[in-house]
Amino acid sequence: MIESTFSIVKPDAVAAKQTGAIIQMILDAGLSVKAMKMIRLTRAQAEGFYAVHSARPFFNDLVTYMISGPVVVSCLEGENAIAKYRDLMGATDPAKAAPGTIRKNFGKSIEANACHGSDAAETAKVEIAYFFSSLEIVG
Ligand code: IDP
Ligand code: MG
Repeated sequence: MIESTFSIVKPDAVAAKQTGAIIQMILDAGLSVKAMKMIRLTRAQAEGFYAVHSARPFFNDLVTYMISGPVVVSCLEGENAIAKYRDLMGATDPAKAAPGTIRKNFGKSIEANACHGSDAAETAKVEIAYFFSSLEIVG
């Protein structure tokens, strides 16, 4: 099934000049980029994006980290794109991520873990719409 998913190259990876390498891993995994832009999130935008985690103890730190520098957001498409990109990212904690994954290669900590990917079809839809209008997505 062809799916869409949402990706963020997080501030640690953008600052470390790892954006290009991460996008290349995404393309090499057979996913295609349907939309992409670099933005700097406001606190309110980051809080809205991570609202599901607002009760977690790490929420404030996470939001502060996500607004610490620019991020590269993208809409990806491909066969089983959601699970495929989650597999390519690896475990949330880079120390536990499998070899060859983005987080193993580039993650710095459980917080500064290089990338975000949607976890389900419903969240992918909401997350894509949070950052992109339909006019910005290549048909
Ligand atoms: P995911 O990004 O692998 O889906 P989530 O549990 O949805 O992981 O957490 C969202 C983000 O919050 C993570 O990617 C990471 O940046 C941060 N995070 C998750 N757990 C922790 C933690 O225990 N301490 C600090 N930050 C965390
Ligand atoms: Mg998540």
